[in-house]
Formats: sequence, C-alpha cells, structure tokens
Amino acid sequence: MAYQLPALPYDYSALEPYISRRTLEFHHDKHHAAYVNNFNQAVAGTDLDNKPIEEVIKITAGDPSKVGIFNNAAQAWNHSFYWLCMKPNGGGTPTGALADKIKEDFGSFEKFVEEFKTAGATQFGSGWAWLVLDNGKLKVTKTPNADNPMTSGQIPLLTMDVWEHAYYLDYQNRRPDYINDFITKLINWDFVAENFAKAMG
Ligand code: MN3
Repeated sequence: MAYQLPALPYDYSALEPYISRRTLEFHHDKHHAAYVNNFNQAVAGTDLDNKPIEEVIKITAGDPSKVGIFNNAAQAWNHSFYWLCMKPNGGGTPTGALADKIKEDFGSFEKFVEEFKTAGATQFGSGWAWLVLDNGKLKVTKTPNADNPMTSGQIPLLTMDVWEHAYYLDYQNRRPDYINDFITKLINWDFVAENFAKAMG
C-alpha cells in the first residue's frame, strides 16, 4: 500500500513573502515527492509494505542494512508533518492548555522560542528542530538528516526543516532569518495544540 504524497494544505504562494512559491514548488514537488517515491520503491513487495510509515520508521531506525528505507520513510513523514506545522498568517502565541504547559516546562513562551531558535541554528548541516512531548514533559530537540524523535519514544508536536533546500532560495545562507520568520509568521499553533491534546490522551 503505497504512501501518498499529501497535497500542500495551502496554495504554493500562500506563505509568501516568507517562503516563496518557488521554494514550495521545489520543496514539495521535487524533494518531498522524491522521498515518497524512493520509500515506496524500497518497500514494494517486502513485509514493510503493509505497515504504517511510523512503524517502518521505528523498525528500521539504527539498522545499517535498512538505512535507505529509514531515510526515505522518515523524510516522507517529516515533510508531511512540516507542511501542517505552517499556515498563512501563522505565528503569534499558543493558547489554552498548550500555552500553560509551555510556561510550566520552559518557564515562559520566550524561553521556548529561544531554545527552539538555538536548536535550529545549531543543527550543523542538514536536519530538523522539534518541539516534542517526552514522558509528559515538553522539550525542544534537534535531529540530523532524516532522524525523527519518535525513534527515541518522544512524540513530535512541531517541526522546522533546517535543510538548506527549505530556505536557500529565499534566504541564502541566512538560516537565522528563516528561523525567525518561521516562528513569528508561519507556525500553525492550532495544529501543534491538536498534536499536544492527542499526545496527552
Ligand atoms: Mn526538506
């Protein structure tokens, strides 16, 4: 059962001027599509083919003989999740139970922002910054390349792609500017709050 490339949840130009149509066309239609196609080809006809992609990611993590499957499965999932973490006129601050929990676990929303910025800016080379729920506690973490915190039992609530292909056409080498716009103009806190509610059961 092939994994489907999800359509973007907004128009290609909806995140302008922060993320351009051109970036989303390449990022979604070329990069994400390639991960999905490579994943489907790699598992076709194997016993991994019928499993949910999250399970494939957990099963293949850390297995040197399955690194190609892991990388493409995780990148397929990470990007599907990343698109939903943004929306036009996003940013601002979370509300309700999520806002309370951020204050409880980080001290303040500003502290969370600082940690999230640092995670994104200090991820050397390619990777992802995350807000996760880890044993009932919110944490900021970062992962290299395709890695996903679900392989260490954490529940992803928010992610930010810091591979160069996510921002290079719009920001060139200025990753911190992309990170700042992602946080202040793009984060879809409603989606993060839904993930938080589900994770808390
Ligand atoms: Mn990407």
